[in-house]
Formats: sequence, structure tokens, C-alpha cells
Amino acid sequence: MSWDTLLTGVRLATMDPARGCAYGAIEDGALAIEDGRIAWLGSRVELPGDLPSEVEVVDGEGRWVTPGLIDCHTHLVYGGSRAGEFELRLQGASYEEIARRGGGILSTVEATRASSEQELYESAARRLQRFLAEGVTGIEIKSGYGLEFDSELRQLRVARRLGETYPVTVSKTFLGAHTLPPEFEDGDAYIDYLCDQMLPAVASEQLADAVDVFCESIGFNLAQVEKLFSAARDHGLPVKIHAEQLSNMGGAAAAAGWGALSADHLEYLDDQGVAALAASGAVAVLLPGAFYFLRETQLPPVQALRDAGVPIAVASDCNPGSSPAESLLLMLNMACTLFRLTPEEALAGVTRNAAHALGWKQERGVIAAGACADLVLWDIEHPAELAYFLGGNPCHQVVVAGETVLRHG
Ligand code: DI6
Ligand code: FE
Repeated sequence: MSWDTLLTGVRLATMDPARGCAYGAIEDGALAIEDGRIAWLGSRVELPGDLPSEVEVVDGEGRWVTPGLIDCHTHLVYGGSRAGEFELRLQGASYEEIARRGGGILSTVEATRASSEQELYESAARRLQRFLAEGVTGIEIKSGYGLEFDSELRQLRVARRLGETYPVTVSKTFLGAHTLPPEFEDGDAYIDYLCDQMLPAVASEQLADAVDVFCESIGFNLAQVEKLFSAARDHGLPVKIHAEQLSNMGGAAAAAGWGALSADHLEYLDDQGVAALAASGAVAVLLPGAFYFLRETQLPPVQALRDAGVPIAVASDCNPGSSPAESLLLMLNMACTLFRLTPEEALAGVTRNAAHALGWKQERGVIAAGACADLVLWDIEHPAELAYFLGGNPCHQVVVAGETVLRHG
């Protein structure tokens, strides 16, 4: 036993279901870190008597500790802003109308193409720091605002550099199939271009950990999804999908058939879709920020997902058009108030189940022996407070791979 750090005087919300209690909590807990991993955890009275003399003992002063938070669905890297479009929507235009008129995603594509790699990096870094300040230590970042070779790869390189520079683990997703770019009139031809030209380059530069697609009337149809997923499989890349956000196209069930990591949005998911997700083990990722910001009224089938045992994650969908959200804690609150998740389900949605959605199961998103020591210490009296505050930030300290990377106050 050669522990580096022993954290005592903490209340652990382990989020480990094996503990069989709310939040997998251990009151009066202690936790040992060795080589960036959790070496031991338990109640303080169970601590072995013969502690190594060189171990640094840190008193958590009664704070709650959770796993580092994970935002498993973001479009963090983009150029420009869509505040003008927000004003148009307040005058009555719908999100889909704006998209059909060439605004929407395409206006961000224009701004992103016009941005240098450094400009994209700096604006995304600002956003990333806000997430990190709230205890986010893992984040997924999609491309999808380039829609042509150089700009898609530029977005993914920025995502990679963010992960190399900040103490946040980044999962990169290729979302070339976000919408049809202005250079193409035909979705089939664009999907062919993605499969034949872009995907091989993305894969050979190891710029993506997964492939995503927007399956929607203003996105891509099922046949196009299948074609893209088949190409992704050829490159050994896992898939995920934006599905059933604005209508029911059967995208989630199709993705489940390809062993997708997750299906995201899901407001219009039907029983068949729920059953397909349950059978495949895919995670249902709920995005309350987009639901709120677009003033949607169709609720995702949360009770059916629960009944079927589908793991539910919660993410920010941070993007300039449908969810300019820069707070994952606010998403916890929205998941509870809008979707009626319990605070415990919401917290599982940004820890254990978010890890699962990124293929990081066991490694992150849970406080357990052997897992990476990504931890957050909070100034709260109960874990439900993480979903309770609107816009507050009770984060005290963020630990990544056993090292303190941020301390507030
Ligand atoms: N669904 C969304 O909510 C985002 N992308 C997607 O496929 C919106 C992206 C945008 O409006 O810029
Ligand atoms: Fe999205």
C-alpha cells in the first residue's frame, strides 16, 4: 500500500448502485488516492490502522464529494452567436422555419468556417472553463459546424487541443452529418462525401472517438443514417444519434440496431424506440436546455425509459442555436423541473450514465476502487442541492486524476 493522498471528513455520493442506497452515499467517509486512481474508500471507522507514514491526509471538513461531472453531449466549438435568431423567434419565427430559410445551423456554419483555429480554440476554452468551474471533468465535443473537410477537421483539432490543455477528459465526436451544407443539394450525395472523403481522414488522424448524425426532417433520413453508420463501423468507430427531437423518425431504434452508445434528445420517442434502446443497452441522453430554449412541449417518455431500465443521462447540448447553455448544474435543475427526474437520477445522468454514454463505464462517473480519481468537493448539506439551485455554484474544489486543479474561495 503506497497511498499518495487520504481524504477524510467527507460525505461520499459514490453514485455506485452496488452500494444499494440513495446516491450510493457513505457518510463519515474516507477515500485514498494512489497514482491518480481511487485506491480505497469506505467509512472512516473502517480505515486500516497502519497508514503509510508518507500519505498526505486532507480534511474535507464535512463536504460532500461526487465523481467529477461529465457532460456527454456538447457542440462546444463554434464561431459566432445566434442572439439575433433568438430575437426572431421571440417575434414568432420557429426554429425549423429559420433553418429552412438558411439560418439556424447554417449561419453558425458560416461563422465557424470564417474562424481561425485559434479563434475557435479561444472561444471554446472560455466555455470549457465555465464548465470546469462547476466540476465538469469530462466532456464530449462534437464537430458539425464545418460541414466541409478543413473546417470539420479544424473543429475536431480544437477539441483535441482543449483536452490536451485543460484538466478535462475530452471525447471527440464527428458530426459531419449535422445538416446539409450549402454546396450540396442532395443528402445522399453529401452522405457519400462524408463516408468516402471525410470519415477516412478523421479516422486516420484519430480525430474522433465516435460518429453522430442529426436524424430529422431538417437533418438526415434513416437510409442515410444507416449508410453513415455502416461506414463508421468499417472504421471501427462507435455511433450515436440526435433522434426524435422534433418528430418521430425511428432514429433511436435504428441506432440501437447498430449498437449505438447513446440516442439523444428523444422527446418524440415511442414505445418501440424505448424497447429498442432497452434491448441494446444504449443510453438515453436527455437535453433539457434545448427543450427549454425551443419552448418544446412534447416531453421525453421518462417513465417508459425508467420502466424499461434504460440508463438516462443528462447533458447541456451546449450550442449557439438550440441550447446556449454553459452550466451543467442548471441542466440538473431543468431535468428535474421540466422532465421530472429525481435529483438522484439527474446526478446519475451527469456522472455514471454520462460515462456510460461515452464508453467510459467503470473508469469515470463513479467513486469506486480502481476508478480514475476525478472528484468534486461541494459546499452543500445534501446532494439534492446540486439540482436545486438555479444558477448557483456550490463547487468548492475539483480534483482530476488525484490532483487539485481548481479551488474556489
Ligand atoms: N439538434 C440540436 O438541438 C442542435 N443540433 C441538433 O442536431 C442544434 C444546433 C444548432 O441549432 O446550431
Ligand atoms: Fe446536439
